[in-house]
Amino acid sequence: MGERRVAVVGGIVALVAAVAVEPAAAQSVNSRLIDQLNFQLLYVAIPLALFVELILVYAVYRFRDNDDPLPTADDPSLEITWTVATAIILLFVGVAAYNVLASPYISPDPEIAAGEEVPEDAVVVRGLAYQWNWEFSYPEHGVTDRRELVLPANRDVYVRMTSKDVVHSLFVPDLGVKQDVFPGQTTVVHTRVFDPGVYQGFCTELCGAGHSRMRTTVRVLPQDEYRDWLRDNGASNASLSNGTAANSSVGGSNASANASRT
Ligand SMILES: [Cu+2]
Repeated sequence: MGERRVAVVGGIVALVAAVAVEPAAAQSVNSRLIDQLNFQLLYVAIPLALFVELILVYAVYRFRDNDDPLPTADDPSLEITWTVATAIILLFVGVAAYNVLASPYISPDPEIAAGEEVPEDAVVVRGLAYQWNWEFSYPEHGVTDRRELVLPANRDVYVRMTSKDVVHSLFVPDLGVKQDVFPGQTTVVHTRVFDPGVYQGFCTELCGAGHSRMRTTVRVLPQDEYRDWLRDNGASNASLSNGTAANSSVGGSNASANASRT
């Protein structure tokens, strides 16, 4: 019996340890928030699941030859205990989830989509979705019509997006980014990516025959390479030297900027 108990406890400890191992480092503020929430919920869910399963197995074993079952006696204190415990757990889940949902990265201020000024240091990109591709432009630098979304690492980024035709959605799983894009409306993605690299983006609203081909690449560059990239694509030295001062003017027309190129 002693050995069996040791084996069971050892198994549980090993399982919890395996799950409790830190996740791979998150690539953006958004994915870090989401990963942290997932783990907080797992820390609650795993002990609960084990507790319920152990009671179940115990009951099956303990009462396996019971040919004369009796109804359970009332036990008000037990009922109060499990009601209060459940309420506490649900409250924890609600508060933890709300904290993530209320983050300005997960739920950006709608005013910013409407054209409100963004913080001084932030980068603003305009995204245009259409059947079946994406176009990104950098109004403050006069850089337009890029097929891939190029971003600097370790800086706050706002992507203001709209659609030329039907509903699309920008989904970048590794960055914890997912946002629908509507015709005649602007929605915004707010993120900050930690590591330079290439991330795959997908459209996740069924938008017609070419939906499955509607992919995009998010290329994140170190700050200096990002500036070089802007310069190589026609950004003026003036727009690069005054950094983000032109942010307030990005509410203008994306269509006219696109029309002026090729
Ligand atoms: Cu689409």
